[in-house]
Amino acid sequence: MTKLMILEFPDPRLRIKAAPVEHVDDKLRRLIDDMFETMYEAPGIGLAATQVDVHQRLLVTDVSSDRSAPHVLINPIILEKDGVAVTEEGCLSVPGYYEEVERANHIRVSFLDRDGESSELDVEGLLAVCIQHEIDHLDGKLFVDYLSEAKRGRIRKKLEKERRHQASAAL
Ligand code: GNR
Ligand code: NI
Repeated sequence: MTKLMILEFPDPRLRIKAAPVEHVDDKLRRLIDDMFETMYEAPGIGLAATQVDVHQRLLVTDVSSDRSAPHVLINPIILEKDGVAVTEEGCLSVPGYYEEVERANHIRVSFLDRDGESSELDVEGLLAVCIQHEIDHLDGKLFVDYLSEAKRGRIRKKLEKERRHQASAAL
């Protein structure tokens, strides 16, 4: 298994719209295993393929505290949304920043599982919020896009400055 590099805002590759997965094969299953390892290691409760520079419609999530509820969603489609949930969101691609975002509290989603079989989930609360956050990644969207332009700009500047310091410290 391999821990993958996670792209960070404002990397333009986070804006690429992912294409549907065509074949659910062993190569894809290896990517899924690496994405779980990367997510658990981070640690995070979700990871979209876009964040590891793979532009295919695939996400993993586990919102449990003991890694007991892994889900893989390939080519996810939200069928129904209802209710409102306001959650303090974070993102492995926007490290260190947490802001409230409003999303649906309950969703029904269809997808292919790791065997390529069609499946559906009916979920609410944090898992529903996380799946919406990950599907946004697949569409090139980040949680900071829901904030004001001023707030997003401040976050971008601070992350760029931090990265410049990291780059010079590494020399
Ligand atoms: O680890 C994560 N926590 C989180 C908290 C609230 C709402 C969404 C998330 S997803 C995030 C991991 C991540 O960046 N996934 O794309
Ligand atoms: Ni994220």
